[in-house]
Amino acid sequence: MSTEQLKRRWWHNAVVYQIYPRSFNDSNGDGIGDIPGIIEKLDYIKQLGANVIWLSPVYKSPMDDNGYDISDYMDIAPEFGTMEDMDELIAQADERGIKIVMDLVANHTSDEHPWFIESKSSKDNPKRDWYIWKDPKEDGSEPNNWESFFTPKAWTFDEPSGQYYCHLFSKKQPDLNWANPEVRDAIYSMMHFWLKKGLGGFRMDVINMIGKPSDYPDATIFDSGVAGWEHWSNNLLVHQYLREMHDKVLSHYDVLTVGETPFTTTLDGRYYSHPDRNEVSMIFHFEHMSIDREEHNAVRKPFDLVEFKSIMSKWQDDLYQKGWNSLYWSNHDQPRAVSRYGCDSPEYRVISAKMLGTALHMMSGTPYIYQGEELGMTNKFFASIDEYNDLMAKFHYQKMMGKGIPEQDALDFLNYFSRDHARVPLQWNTDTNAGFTTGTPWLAINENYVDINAEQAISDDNSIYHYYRNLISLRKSDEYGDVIVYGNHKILDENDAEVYAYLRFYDGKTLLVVANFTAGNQTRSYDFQLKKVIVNNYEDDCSSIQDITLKPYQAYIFNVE
Ligand code: TEU
Ligand code: CA
Repeated sequence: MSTEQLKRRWWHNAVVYQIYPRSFNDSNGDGIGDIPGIIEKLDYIKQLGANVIWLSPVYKSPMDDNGYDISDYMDIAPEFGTMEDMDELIAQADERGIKIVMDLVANHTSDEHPWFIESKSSKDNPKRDWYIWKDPKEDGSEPNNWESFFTPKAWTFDEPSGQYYCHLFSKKQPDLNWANPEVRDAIYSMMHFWLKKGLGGFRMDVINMIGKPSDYPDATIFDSGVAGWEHWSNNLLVHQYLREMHDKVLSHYDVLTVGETPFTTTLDGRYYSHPDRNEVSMIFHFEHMSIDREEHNAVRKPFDLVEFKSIMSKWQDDLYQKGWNSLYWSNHDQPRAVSRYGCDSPEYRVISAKMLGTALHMMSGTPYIYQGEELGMTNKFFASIDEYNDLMAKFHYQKMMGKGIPEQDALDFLNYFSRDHARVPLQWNTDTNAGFTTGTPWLAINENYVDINAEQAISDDNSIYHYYRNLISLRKSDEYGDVIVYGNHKILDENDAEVYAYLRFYDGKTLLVVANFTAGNQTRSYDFQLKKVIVNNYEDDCSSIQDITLKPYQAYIFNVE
């Protein structure tokens, strides 16, 4: 085994911290986080050890989907700041050795983008073909039966022109027509505009959905996912567009690109991220995100560790030397990791959050930390549908009501899975509003900020924050960096439903990672010689890995031979 086949890239040992600007830090008391607020906290991120920030969208937007509906790609939303603020953020981050990765939302724009306003204005407008317009079927119904993530159908009728436009998300997020070379060129020049400012790269929103088959066929799969996905996700056209994008844009810069790609297998993952295909650096797959729910049907499923391990090791093994993994527990679309995969009771919150960090950060790939994950922030309880902000929560609620699901069950589902859990403002200290704002926060603060906040975490050597710092520094260390970043991977005891154990090995060095996913004691034996305990999320001692009893949510990293 060697890394000879894999050329080393700077983003291989990067650690990315994701910021959702609206919820990070408000500098001017209007209740909305902003770019100057991020600049104030750059040292916090630097001290954590992350060297890349992925910034969710800050572009001009009517905020139907909190910025994932862009009305001007080359301007900043006034609530977030100005272009000068953005330039300042890039410069200040750079001074601290941190690169900024922006969100490229190019599957769709806002319906208030001038391109769409023109496109909609008449059937013979030169921009008509920049979006996807189709005639109704003979009976006047939608051009096909595709569904949308945020509305029942993927099509909205435009009375004046008598045609429908396609939107895989809200009706205020019309899909761009990537088959039109003018569209692609407009996106590419916008990318150059940003990359020339010294960006570290792009996170590409639902990039695997940009290639739509030219005949727009009906969906045939209705039992999983948003109907139509077999046509618009991972269509071969997306690979062609990405290679063109690489050729015309990305090849001119040394950047990190990560494609967000729901409905994606490891084979797709290799197509996207194999270095010789020149598409993207890595992708976010969703397989472990659907392990405990059928999102589309709003049904919760029990978390199964055996299944989880098989998903994660499949990605580790299948992409080894043939692509690159991104590693994540959470993001702005997902519930809080500790509430979902760990245990957020006062007794186990800290220990289980550390266990989750250990299990993920010792894998091969580039780890992503979602703001507040390093503090073990938890889901917030929402008592009624009116307390939610997210359009997806409202859509799912309507859908569940339509199916006759009892209201309490619908609210329970959202209390597990709503995207708003991640969007609750960051908890900085014990001041009013957790130090996030001096005004009224746009989304209510979680009352547990009095115990869970950054100030507390920084002052407590035993905090999750310092534990994450240590995990990050191991990945960057001379001693263990290579084995963590480039080492081979092997799952142990794949049918063990309580403990997750795997090996990483490289150049004669072997790490054994052991994580107890339960609140009970677990005794296991590992057939290796213990050389050193590198990390233990408890303070006890461990002298042998034969008949070792793991305490609730205990996690170890061992150096073994
Ligand atoms: O998310 C795409 C996506 O697939 C989500 O709708 C996902 O299914 C859900 O959020 C939770 O699993 C991206 C962005 O990350 C999201 O914030 C946007 O709303 C969406 O695209 C549209 O741009
Ligand atoms: Ca503000």
